[in-house]
Amino acid sequence: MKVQKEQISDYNKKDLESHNENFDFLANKLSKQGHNVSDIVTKLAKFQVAIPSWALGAGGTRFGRFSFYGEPSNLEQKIEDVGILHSLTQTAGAISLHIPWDIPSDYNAIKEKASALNIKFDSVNSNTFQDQKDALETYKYGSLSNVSKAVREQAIQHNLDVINIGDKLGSKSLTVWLADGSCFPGQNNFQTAFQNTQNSLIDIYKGLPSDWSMLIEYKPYEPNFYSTVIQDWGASLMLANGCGDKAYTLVDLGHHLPNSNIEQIVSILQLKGKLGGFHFNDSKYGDDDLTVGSIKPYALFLIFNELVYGMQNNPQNPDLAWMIDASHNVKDPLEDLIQSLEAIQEAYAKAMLIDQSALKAAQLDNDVVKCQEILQEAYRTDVRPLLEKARLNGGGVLSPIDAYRTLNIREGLIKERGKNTVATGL
Ligand SMILES: [Mn+2]
Repeated sequence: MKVQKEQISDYNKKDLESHNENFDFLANKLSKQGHNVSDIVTKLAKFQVAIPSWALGAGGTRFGRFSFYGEPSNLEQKIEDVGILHSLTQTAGAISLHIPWDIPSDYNAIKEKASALNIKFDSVNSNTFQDQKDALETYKYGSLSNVSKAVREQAIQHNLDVINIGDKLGSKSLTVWLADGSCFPGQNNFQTAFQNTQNSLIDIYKGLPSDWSMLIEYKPYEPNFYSTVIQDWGASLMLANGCGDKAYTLVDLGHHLPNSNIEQIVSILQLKGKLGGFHFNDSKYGDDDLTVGSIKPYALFLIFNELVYGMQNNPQNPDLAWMIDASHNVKDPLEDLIQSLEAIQEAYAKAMLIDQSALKAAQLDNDVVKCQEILQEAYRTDVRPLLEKARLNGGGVLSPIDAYRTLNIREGLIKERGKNTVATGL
């Protein structure tokens, strides 16, 4: 299924006039404050977020899973779904694959399909948190950190295979997230587990093509509940430094203990040139995988403040790999992703409105009240007309959720694929 250009331009007609009024009003106001509005709109249009292949079907919990019907059942259909998101929002121009769930059977056909929909292949993800059919060794007690050399070698080889698959598609980075850890005190020797992981990562790092990077993700708990080998940004940074210049830390918003100051982590990693990627989601309690911006939109804005600052002041970092990493239990996955994409763009736009020179001056004066006022002035601005303009310029729709429903996209997918399809990998 593909959204046609005529469908989009027909849909936009009804709201075009009010969009123009709202945009002109806001652009006028922002210009008077000294902002370069067209530059902001251009930056919004350029900001592309990868959709992970596993977020396109209904997720689930250990208690159950409820389908939304018409889910993509193979890689071609997953790319089609991202194509739908991208044609509406103009923000989802990349897909992040998970191996072995998404191994292409015909590389050229997959590349052609993605390129026709303007979709790039972002970072590839390896999977050593579950055993594959016919695997010789088990990851039950860890993968890259395992006490068994044979298990570690199997996990290293899998990561090298993933690099090879990603390379054929045009990906430029490998994301490693480990479930390794322990459930009970005494189960693991922390130092041995860490050292094994470092050595395994170095072996994988040696297999990176010269223009690739390796992104090391961290997580404090789950599925192991006493210790995780790469539990925080410090552990990730040590491992990245132990590998070399092409290894970076990846920050996933959901992978922190409650009330962690994520914006500060982001800031310092950028200062050190070691922030390589970012996974968006939101949470109330832990790794909840909720829609971006649905619980703590101000925290997201503060994170974007640091990201914008870093993008301007820390050229030592690579172009970041942006990805949504969420799971959908009660919402249509595509609607949820649209909401996430909008929340990301909104936070980014607001962060670009922060008057950085006034903020610096207020900081030098130790004017705490003024500092807060400057941040909140930007945060309180309704930037949605800027997002609309960026989408419109790229050929997208003014109101993505409304368009998705008006164009009966889920109904179309169910008609095309049937009710009982299940997205692979979940
Ligand atoms: Mn993640």
